[in-house]
Amino acid sequence: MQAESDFVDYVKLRLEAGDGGRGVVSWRREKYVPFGGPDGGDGGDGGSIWMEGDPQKWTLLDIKYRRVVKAPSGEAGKPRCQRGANGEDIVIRVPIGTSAWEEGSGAFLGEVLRTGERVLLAKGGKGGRGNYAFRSPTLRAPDFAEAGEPGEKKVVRLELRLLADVCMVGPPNAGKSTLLSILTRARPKIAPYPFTTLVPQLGVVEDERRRSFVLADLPGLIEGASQGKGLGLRFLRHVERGAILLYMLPLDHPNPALLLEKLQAELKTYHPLLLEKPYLIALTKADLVPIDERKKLNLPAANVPQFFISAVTREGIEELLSALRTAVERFRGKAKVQARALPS
Ligand SMILES: Nc1nc2c(ncn2[C@@H]2O[C@H](COP(=O)(O)OP(=O)(O)OP(=O)(O)O)[C@@H](O)[C@H]2O)c(=O)[nH]1
Ligand SMILES: [Mg+2]
Repeated sequence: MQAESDFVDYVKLRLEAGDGGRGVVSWRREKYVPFGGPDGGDGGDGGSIWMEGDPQKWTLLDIKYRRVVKAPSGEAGKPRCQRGANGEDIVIRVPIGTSAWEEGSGAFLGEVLRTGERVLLAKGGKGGRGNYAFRSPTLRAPDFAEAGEPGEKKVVRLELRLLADVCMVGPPNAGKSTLLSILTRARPKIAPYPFTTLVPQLGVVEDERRRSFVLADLPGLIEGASQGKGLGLRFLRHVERGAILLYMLPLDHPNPALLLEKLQAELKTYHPLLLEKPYLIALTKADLVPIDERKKLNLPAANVPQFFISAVTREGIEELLSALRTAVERFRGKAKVQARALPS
């Protein structure tokens, strides 16, 4: 899939919406009308800056290098009551799952969750009124006009939370990328050492009936991630919006139940609600443990759905897939954790 540096899920941008154009003071000049009345037109509105959900995007990379985004100002009004042209709006295309906050105040500006959905990031200033607008029976010759309002200027931070249906959470080397490559067309790097995957990878799992769901392969999580060990908790923000977690517990680990507890402890440090998400467990690399020896393993509590799977023998893959589909249908769109800013 994409190279590591292509994946950007956090950017800060300076936004300068357009100023409103000024209204003008002007007087009618007609041949046989010696004292023409006011005819100064209003200024146009300044352009606003929006973000819009684009399903073709999965990273904020191209925005990262823009740094400053400016919308044009409105034109000044003109004589003969003509309004100045509006400054055009600027639309920044972002991946679905992008949220925006204003720096400083921390105000939440909104989140795009659907294709084409727009969120206003910085509002253009309204155009000022020209002197024509101020005429009245008592004021027949107003000799003043309004300046345009300034457009909003602010720094915003955009954060992406991938909208995956299923997020794989596991230690490094658990076989997460391997499972992604079996179930989807994604071709993540797979290797027998930890931290092969450095940024989240997504794949779409499809079946003959063309029902599909999005599976996310997140970088491996180790004990102490909440203190910054390994890749830390940075990528857990993508779990926030996931409907279902799939814990990946490799059977070359001596104690899968304990491993699960450790993973859950790290998730909890990031956000306790992550533990309330529905989850399934895959006991991976099942080919390494013969069936009669599996009883000796310290497995997670029996009431949690768990599947022995193997990429080598394909054991359990179909069963896991069908359980995932059922769970996705049931829980999709019900993620409890709402968008919020990361501590900076
Ligand atoms: N025996 C066996 N090996 C497996 C299985 N699945 C994956 N592996 C191997 O385990 C190693 C790690 O696999 P990856 O899929 O890269 O693991 P990962 O969880 O993505 O690891 P990170 O990206 O480092 O977090 C690779 O050498 C795989 O070939 C399996 O079912 N059985
Ligand atoms: Mg990997």
